[in-house]
Amino acid sequence: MDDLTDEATYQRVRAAQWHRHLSRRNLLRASAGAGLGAALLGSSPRRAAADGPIVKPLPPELFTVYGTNAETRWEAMRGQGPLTPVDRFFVRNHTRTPLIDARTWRLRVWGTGLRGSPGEERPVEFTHDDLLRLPAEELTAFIECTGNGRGFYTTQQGQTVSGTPWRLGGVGVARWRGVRLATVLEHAGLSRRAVDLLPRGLDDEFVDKGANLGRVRRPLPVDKALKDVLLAYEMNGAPLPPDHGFPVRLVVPSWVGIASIKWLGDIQVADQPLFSPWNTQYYRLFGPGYPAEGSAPLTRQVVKSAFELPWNARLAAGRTQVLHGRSWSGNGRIRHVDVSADGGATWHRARGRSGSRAWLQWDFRWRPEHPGAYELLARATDETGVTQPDQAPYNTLGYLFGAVVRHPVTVA
Ligand SMILES: Nc1nc2c(c(=O)[nH]1)N[C@H]1C(S)=C(S)[C@@H](COP(=O)(O)O)O[C@H]1N2
Ligand SMILES: [Mo]
Repeated sequence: MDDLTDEATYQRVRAAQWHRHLSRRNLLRASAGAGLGAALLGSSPRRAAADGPIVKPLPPELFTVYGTNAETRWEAMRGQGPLTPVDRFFVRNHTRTPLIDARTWRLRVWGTGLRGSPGEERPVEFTHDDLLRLPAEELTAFIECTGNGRGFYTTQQGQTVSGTPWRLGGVGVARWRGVRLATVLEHAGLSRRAVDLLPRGLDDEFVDKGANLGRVRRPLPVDKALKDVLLAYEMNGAPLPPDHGFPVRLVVPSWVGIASIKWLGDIQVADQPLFSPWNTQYYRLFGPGYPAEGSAPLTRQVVKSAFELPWNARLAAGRTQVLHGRSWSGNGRIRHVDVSADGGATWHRARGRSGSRAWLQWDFRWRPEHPGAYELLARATDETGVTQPDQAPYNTLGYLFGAVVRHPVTVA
């Protein structure tokens, strides 16, 4: 049995599975041309795992799966270093992971925000090799779904929200390597008049309640694009895996996950503001207290904390436990973390351990004397002075749940 928790092994195994999958697909495509496709498909109604919305294995001890999405189980982070290994990094797909051939792939950069005669759309193309030849940079950053923690609006605050009811596993930290978006834009001839970019994915068009919204794409202001955005082709020292955007994805540090477009196909550069469903009808705050068109498009993630424990973990009474956890914020580094084991009556400072810039790893010694049900709370404060509140401001789509989460454990 291959040890899929070892990243090198994982990559090798996946590469082999992927090639088998590709040749099977080509076979199907070729036979479809000869009118045999339906017969072949009909004779094998069972789809291989790699034909589901997510390519990588999703063992239940590492993930909770919701349709096309899978969240990391926080107990699977126990004992891990500062990075989330690919085998347990959450996946958020609007449709399904496309399998893209890097040899024929191109990135097209086009639009009125490039230099050229006024009004002329001058597409500039980059091959995968072109990008590999440009100066490379590395960056450690989290990617977090805007809806991470959404389930707690309901379970903790009694509110009705729509969307995937994630707990806290819709976040992961990776070491990304690639070329700065600024470098690519410079090569494409960025005009001083450019204001917005529209990066777009090559995955299938997204259909929501019968409406085809087209390919996943979300406007990105040019100042953020030039500041710290990466076109990543490696994740944790290996080629970007299919589920995380192969061959190239955006990594937009600190911002809502939707900004980090996977399977990048083209980037429109415009001399005027751009709109898509992903910065108008989604990824804004809606509900009481917000204008009908919603808040401004969401940018930074909020402060959050999670224990590296199973939900409803069982702990031994009369023994000192070392509880581990991580905290992170879209505003910058975490300054300190406080933990409460008595429902928030008393708080004690957790011990910060080394972490990456992207999140702080901490631990906390706790000796529960009496058997019973407890709730563990962790509350972080970031370098801008923002502390996690008791309540997250309600919004109908359940975004940005930053309140302190009450993690149930049983002491026996
Ligand atoms: N092309 C494309 N990019 C995408 C998405 C998608 O469905 N299609 N999902 C977005 C969302 S909502 C999130 S939270 C992150 C998830 O990244 P991951 O699956 O690598 O964890 O990718 C973003 N980029
Ligand atoms: Mo997301």
